[in-house]
Amino acid sequence: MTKAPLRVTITGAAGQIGYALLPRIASGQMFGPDQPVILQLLEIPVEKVMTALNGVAMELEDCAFPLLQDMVLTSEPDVAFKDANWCLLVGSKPRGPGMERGDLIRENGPIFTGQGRAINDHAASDVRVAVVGNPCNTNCLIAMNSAPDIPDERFSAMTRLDQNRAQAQLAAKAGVHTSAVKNTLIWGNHSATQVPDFVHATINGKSAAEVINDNDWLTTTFFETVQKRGAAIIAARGLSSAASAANGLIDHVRDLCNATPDGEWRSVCVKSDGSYGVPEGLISSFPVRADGKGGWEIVQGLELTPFLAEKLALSAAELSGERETVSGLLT
Ligand code: NAX
Repeated sequence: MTKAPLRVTITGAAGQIGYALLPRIASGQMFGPDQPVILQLLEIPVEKVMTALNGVAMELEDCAFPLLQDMVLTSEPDVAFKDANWCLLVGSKPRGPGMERGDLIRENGPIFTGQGRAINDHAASDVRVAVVGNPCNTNCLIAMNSAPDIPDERFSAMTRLDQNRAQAQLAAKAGVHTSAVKNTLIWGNHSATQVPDFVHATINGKSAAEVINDNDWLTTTFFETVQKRGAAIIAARGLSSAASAANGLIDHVRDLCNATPDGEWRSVCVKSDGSYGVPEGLISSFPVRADGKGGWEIVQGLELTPFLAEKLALSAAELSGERETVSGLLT
């Protein structure tokens, strides 16, 4: 029997991540090869941008995807989030010249109060929300707080791209295929303070730290390469990560929809319950296991080395500072 279509809202759909993401959703890579989708595409009410969005929709049409049932193109959040089952909040303003991180947070915060409210009032009763637009952790916190009728556990933000980056770096150093590397993990904020964990990662089932056997490299080169990879892509490409970010989001949603294999976890930014010393209520990256039925839990009992614990405390302090900056937007 044909499944009912899922309504998937993507904000910032005319942006570069949107361009890399939409064909992958429409071809079944996010929700599976038998799951029809309706794409509800939100952009800003600027003629040039809406015309570009129309061009993206024309290309999707020209792909004649069997699973793509319909598209809605709009600049109205209430229309975009109507009956949505998944909301992928990608759109936000980029950091301009001379702008500090705090300015970016203040600029983008209000977008997420409005969208959170619109999701609360118009989305489907089973809606789930994934935030990519930066600063994604704190934007997620704002959207979650603006949607009081939706359970907090339906909100997440993305560090799956960072996890994938860490996995690739460990594989390259060990001279193995990425598939040999498991349980790479990001803790904390999706920012330059993020904490790529090399202690719990494995390579062919053995401790990655033991296989690589180079603590200096792990605590400096590996750590900083992952933390600063976004900036390195901008320096090389002149544009921020898009294909890999879209790929990270495909992985992120699949991670939350499907049961996590035994003995494994995935990096997901979710609401902290105080685990690992991260203050309660912050949206922080943790090791997460999903049950395949919509539920998930933070993996407990991992031991953090003093090095990782210190770095996580710094990242959590940054998240607390961000929460303070947007306190006026939190209801
Ligand atoms: P682009 O500037 O190419 O596209 C963003 C789009 O969002 C634009 O088309 C813009 O018109 C739209 N937009 C802005 N305000 C909006 C609003 N209120 N409602 C709907 N649409 C709105 O950026 P892109 O490269 O696609 O990146 C999008 C976001 O992802 C940025 O905030 C970026 O920093 C963030 N990223 C997050 C990553 C993560 O791992 N969490 C990694 C990649 C990326 O840097």
